[in-house]
Amino acid sequence: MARVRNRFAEDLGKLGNKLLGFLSKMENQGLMPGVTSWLKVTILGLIVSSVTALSLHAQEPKVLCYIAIPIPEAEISELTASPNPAAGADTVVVKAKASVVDPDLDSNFISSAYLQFAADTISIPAWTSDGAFDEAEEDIEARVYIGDMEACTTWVYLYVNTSRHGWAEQCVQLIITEPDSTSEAE
Ligand SMILES: [Ca+2]
Repeated sequence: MARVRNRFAEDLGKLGNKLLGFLSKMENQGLMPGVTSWLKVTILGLIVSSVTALSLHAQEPKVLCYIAIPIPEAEISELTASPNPAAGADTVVVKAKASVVDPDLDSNFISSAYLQFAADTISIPAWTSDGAFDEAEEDIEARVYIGDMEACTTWVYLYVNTSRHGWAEQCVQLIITEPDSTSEAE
């Protein structure tokens, strides 16, 4: 029974981490700043106390690191989206450089990359310009279809993973505009 409780406490802790990530993402985008802060404090507080209560109940000496902030073992730089503003384009090309923090570490390389729009869970695949995720530094490229999106300002998140389970994320603001704003800009 103690094991089940511990397991549940662990899952709850993980949920708390995910929730924190999601709320922080919303907060970064300035979406409902007051509400997200309140939610963070309230819900996460509840989870912390539940995890603590469950762990105490389990009567097993166990330290739960509830907000484990992982050290990203990769870095993203030069993240761009083009054209931006989109000015009626139906596809935007996202580019970036991704590198592992410790290239001297054995078999440590950028192993995959994908994109997500803010508040969306659909993953858009990204590739390397040389066609293979196999080096400590990779030029990342992705084509994002936006032809079905309304004019708006949104954020595109790039996530990269390393062969040693490290990761990094970074976002770029994308302004989706109607075609006629091109002629104004030119
Ligand atoms: Ca490569």
